[in-house]
Amino acid sequence: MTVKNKVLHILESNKGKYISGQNLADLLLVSRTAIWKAIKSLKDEGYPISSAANKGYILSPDSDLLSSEGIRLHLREEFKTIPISFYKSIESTNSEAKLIAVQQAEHGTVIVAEEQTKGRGRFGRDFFSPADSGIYMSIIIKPELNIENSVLVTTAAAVAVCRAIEKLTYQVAKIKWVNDIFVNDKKVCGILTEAVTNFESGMMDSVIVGIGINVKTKKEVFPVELQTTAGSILSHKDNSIRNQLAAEIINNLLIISKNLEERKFLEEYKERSMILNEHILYSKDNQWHKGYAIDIDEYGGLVIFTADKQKITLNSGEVSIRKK
Ligand code: BT5
Repeated sequence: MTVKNKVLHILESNKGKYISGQNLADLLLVSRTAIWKAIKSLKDEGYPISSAANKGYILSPDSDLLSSEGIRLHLREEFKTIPISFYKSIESTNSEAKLIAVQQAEHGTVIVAEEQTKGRGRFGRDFFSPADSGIYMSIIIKPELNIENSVLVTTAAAVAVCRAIEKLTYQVAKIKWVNDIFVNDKKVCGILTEAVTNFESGMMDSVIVGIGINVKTKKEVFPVELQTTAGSILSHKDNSIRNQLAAEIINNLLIISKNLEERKFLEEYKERSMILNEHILYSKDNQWHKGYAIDIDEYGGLVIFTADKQKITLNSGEVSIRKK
């Protein structure tokens, strides 16, 4: 860890409290000048750090910049050492994660960004990822599962995100099959899971779980076409939870991933489902059809009664609730 990251770690751990330069220098076994340089560089990056004579440095309690150190602070002890790479701006954290996954990145590696310039959704769609208001991150999971069971990672991730949102904001989070999270009837999060296969063995090597959350994106910031469907989990006045929220999602996902094949989280996934026992429209073979959603199967597939009374299972695709 660089001196800058170590200083940030200490300031994040003591948000809203003064720490003297001497104290920091003693803790990190470096000179006061090294501390001063680290503080200057953090300020240049936008961290709201102020200083006062005889008191030292203070990170504003309102500071909400995402950082590896800020996230790490809130990780469970057993996950404290996972590799986290932070980017101010990146094309897509999933694309980056895929690149490092093939270079043997370890289980639990996280790529996180303040902004994505080419955020991706499913089927080549875009995911709007503006700066300073969301969390865009990809977690590399090495599930040690066969391909059939590995699809469970997507459902597990949806449950992990819901638990984290509820823990930190006390709002009810619902899942729209297969991977959208809704709060107050608006989409606040999308999840894109992508498998990386090992060319030599032909086996699945890792699953990249890409999670994009609108934490405090203002309505008017969304492109017009998203303004009625997309929402944020917080009003922009509330702040300072992004690092904690990211950490809570990672904690939950890494815990659930330990026992994916036990499928314990599937019951919770069903309870949180917005579409079970609802009349829906589903897309199949590039056409929309009417149906009734009856269950989620043990692989996360959606079981539907079709209009002509057939029972079918969708493994991926698109659904919407049919208003009666
Ligand atoms: C998703 O796809 O919702 C998956 C999004 C995954 C994004 C994460 S961010 C980190 C990682 N890196 C990436 O490049 N991607 C992942 P899908 O179900 O296909 O939904 C995409 C659709 O959601 C778009 O066509 C829009 O209609 C809508 N949408 C786009 N941006 C949105 C946003 N910020 N909030 C809500 N809805 C959005």
